[in-house]
Amino acid sequence: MAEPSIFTRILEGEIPSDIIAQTDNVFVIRDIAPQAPLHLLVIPKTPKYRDVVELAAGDPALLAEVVSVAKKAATDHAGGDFRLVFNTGARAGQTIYHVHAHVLAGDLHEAGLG
Ligand code: DGP
Repeated sequence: MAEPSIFTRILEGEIPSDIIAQTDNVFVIRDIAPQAPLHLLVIPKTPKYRDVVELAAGDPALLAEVVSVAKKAATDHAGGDFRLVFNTGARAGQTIYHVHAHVLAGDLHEAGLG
């Protein structure tokens, strides 16, 4: 069997990381290497989908939930505007093959990201 992903290990409490929000199906943590004033990861609890293409094909309702939780987290922790990024494949920078959305928020123009 495949090793559990870093995100599964965080969810199970094996690797410390504050879970700042969750639903039955997804959880939210702060990225360890923030690229924006607010940089969160919204992660389905299931490790079944390696990337957003698999998630969209396999469980569109779960993808919709990821987007809705991203909006709520950006509203709760920044002004509500946000950029949603799914790195998909190694050459696009994906390093963890347990689908996750990067939520980048705060003043992205001021941070030089606009
Ligand atoms: P990606 O490159 O799209 O696969 O994004 C993986 C992200 O996960 C990357 O931005 C850094 C973050 N990350 C890796 N390990 C940990 C960890 O142990 N804790 C937290 N909070 N984030 C992590």
